[in-house]
Amino acid sequence: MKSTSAQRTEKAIAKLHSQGPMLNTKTGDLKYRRVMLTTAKRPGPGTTALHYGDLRPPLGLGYISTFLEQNGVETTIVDNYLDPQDMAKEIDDFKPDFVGMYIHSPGYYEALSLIDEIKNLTGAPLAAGGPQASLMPETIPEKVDFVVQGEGEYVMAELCRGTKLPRQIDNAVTGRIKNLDELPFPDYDKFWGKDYNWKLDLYDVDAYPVFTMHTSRSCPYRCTFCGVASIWSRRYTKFSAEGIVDEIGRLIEKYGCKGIYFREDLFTANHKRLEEVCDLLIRRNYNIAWACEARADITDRNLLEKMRKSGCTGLYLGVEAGSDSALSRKKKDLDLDTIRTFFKHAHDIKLPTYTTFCMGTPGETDEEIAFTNAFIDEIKPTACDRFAYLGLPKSEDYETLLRTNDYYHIDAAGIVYSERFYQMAHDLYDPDDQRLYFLKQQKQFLAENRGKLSPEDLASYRFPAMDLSKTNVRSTVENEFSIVSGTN
Ligand code: B12
Ligand code: SF4
Repeated sequence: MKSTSAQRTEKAIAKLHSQGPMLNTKTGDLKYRRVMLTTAKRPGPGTTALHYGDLRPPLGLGYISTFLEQNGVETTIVDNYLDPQDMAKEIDDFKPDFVGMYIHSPGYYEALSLIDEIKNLTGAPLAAGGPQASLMPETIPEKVDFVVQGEGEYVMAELCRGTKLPRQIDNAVTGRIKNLDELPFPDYDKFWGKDYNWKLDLYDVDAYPVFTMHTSRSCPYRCTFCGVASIWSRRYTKFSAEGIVDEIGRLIEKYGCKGIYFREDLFTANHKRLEEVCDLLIRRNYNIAWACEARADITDRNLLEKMRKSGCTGLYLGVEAGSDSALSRKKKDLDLDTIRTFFKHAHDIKLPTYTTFCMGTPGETDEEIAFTNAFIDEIKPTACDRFAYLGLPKSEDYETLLRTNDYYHIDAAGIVYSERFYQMAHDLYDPDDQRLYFLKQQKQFLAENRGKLSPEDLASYRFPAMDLSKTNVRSTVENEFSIVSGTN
């Protein structure tokens, strides 16, 4: 049974969506006109068990910003994740009357600090969105005025109009945006000229500048270690091929774009749209390099060749395991033979592949992990990364760890550390890796303080950042993949 407040939320949002995409755009109707959108800074070195990924523009905030601007609201994006800014100065200069923050689970502790800082600097209402707000709204401090689950464009526009909405706004369940083509793509002027990664170095491509695009939301698959469906619901929505390629044309014209990185859950989920994008890129002779996230289920050689011809220079594939038993437990909906066929074609047509393997998920045996290592040698991806499975909210495996009590720690963000994870990380990562440094500090702290500190204090303890100048520990900002084979 849903609580009355949940029912009220659903009703309010259902009403909001039934109004359709046409908002009242007259600025006179706006209650808030100056919105600052921001991110928390990167966790300090040695304070997280995860790596950082490369620095791409925060497109979720880009979407919200552009949508708001189309509706008469002035916006600025302060990306502390890229580069920590002086928030007092930013707020003083821009004078926001509303602030919105993106929060994901790995950046939760830094987000708490930023929330305090913003609340001390301005009386403007503060809304939080992004994966942590969507998955674990109860972890967002009370002083945050609105906690937005799922897509933020319409909700932020309504908040700016002064529409009365409940503090926790759940549109992941009640109203996904059905047709993404009704949204404007993010305005790259907000990011251009800043120190983002404008390259495709992961695939050794020297195209520059490379723009990141996000052209679909959620994923129709159901991998047990992945929380994406819990963030968005499993409903997969997409921009049309025509809309995507038109946007690429604009990026070429305006910025001299030479490449696109489709950095989203699964760009290739819909093979029909994929083929249409390739056809349009070829027909319009755009001559750009592109890469995307994909599944090793593209066994149609003609489609792979068409992708290559249209400029595809790399695929990012979560292969995850090297035995049918592990693939099936992880609900990959893929088998070894399909993956073999895919890699045979990829090698034949010299299409570089970057593969990731998430190891040590609940139930995975040592034998299966040995098969995975052998399989990597067999399929010979261009580059490969092995990750120890960490329980990020709220995948199926995450729920299994909680249900079976199979963990030694759960932190304030809700991240679950299984015993298996600790060992796995030691097996997989370089001894000089910051992630291991963090795990050792964490184990030691827990051993010394369990029983002395309350569970809440144990969960919310923040580890001091390490002084990198005094160690050999490697940075986790770069990609840490290892080259397995040369495809090109
Ligand atoms: C691109 C990307 C990155 C880029 C981020 C670039 C950037 N600056 O944004 C990079 C490479 C840096 C990155 C790094 C990592 N990422 Co990442 N990443 C993504 C990815 C694929 C796409 C993000 C995106 O552009 N989404 C598109 C837009 C439209 O969505 P959005 O950003 O969520 O924003 C929408 C809503 O959330 C909401 N919203 C967002 N902010 C706000 C704010 C307000 C006020 C409101 C109202 C609404 C709102 O409205 C937006 C528009 O509708 C997501 C997958 C995903 N589905 O989101 C994973 C994802 C966010 N990443 C994830 C993870 C785990 C990581 C890493 C830890 C990598 C790793 N080792 O596994 C690191 C984190 C590093 C760290 N320690 O801090 C997880 C986070 C899970 C969680 N519980 O937080 C995700 C969800 C992937 C997954 N499979 O689970 N990532
Ligand atoms: S791991 Fe990839 S394919 Fe699997 S559910 Fe998540 S986004 Fe989809």
